[in-house]
Amino acid sequence: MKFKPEMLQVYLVIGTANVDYRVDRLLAVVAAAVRLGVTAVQFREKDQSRLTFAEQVQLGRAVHRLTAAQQVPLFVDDNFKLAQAVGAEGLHLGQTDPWPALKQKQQANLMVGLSVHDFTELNQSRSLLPYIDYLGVGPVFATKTKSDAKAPIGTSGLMDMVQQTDLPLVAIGGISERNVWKLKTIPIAGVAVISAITTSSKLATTIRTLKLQGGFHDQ
Ligand code: 3NM
Repeated sequence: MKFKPEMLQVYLVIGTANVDYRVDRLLAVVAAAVRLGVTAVQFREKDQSRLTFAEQVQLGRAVHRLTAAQQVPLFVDDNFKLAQAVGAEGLHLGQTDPWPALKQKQQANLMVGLSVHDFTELNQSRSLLPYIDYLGVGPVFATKTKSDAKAPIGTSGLMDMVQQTDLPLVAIGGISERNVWKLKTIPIAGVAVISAITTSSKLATTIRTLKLQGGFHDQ
């Protein structure tokens, strides 16, 4: 699948740790979210995962069946082998994640995103940027979801980052229906959320609100 910035409009990030380790609930949230208009999904198991690699592959494939049915791209966090085993369209990397050899990446034909939190990380990543499709930037607001999240950069910090790169940028961290309006004038491609979607009791409204206000597509 070829990357398009529109894919970043409303980007659901989710792993079992975000749904009380309930696989059935994770699949239900993903199924509803892709049906109601999220434009990308990231499967993020991370270190808190209680699943073996084989179980992650099995669950990742089930997630991929749901996303593929709605032509929504699936990114896998961190793990190149898992992304390949799942048949995902993309890989999302953090600053310390192993960078797959360029040849591997090209053979796998994966879209690639990278998290950057500040200018230092952006500058450290300069040599990788030609191989990156989008940047994830945050946390914009305070978040309880990621225990090791850095200090929030706020809307002004996000604006500064946007001005430092030509890559499409997706904002993450503490973004909700209530505060997403604050991002409306910042030229980002979209918003990435965990709890705004996993805790929503009105998912259609939540996704619509995030989509309308979360990026330059609405201006
Ligand atoms: N990455 P919520 S903040 C997964 O700053 C993640 O890179 C972040 O969860 C970063 O939408 C974050 O519930 C957590 O705040 C986002």
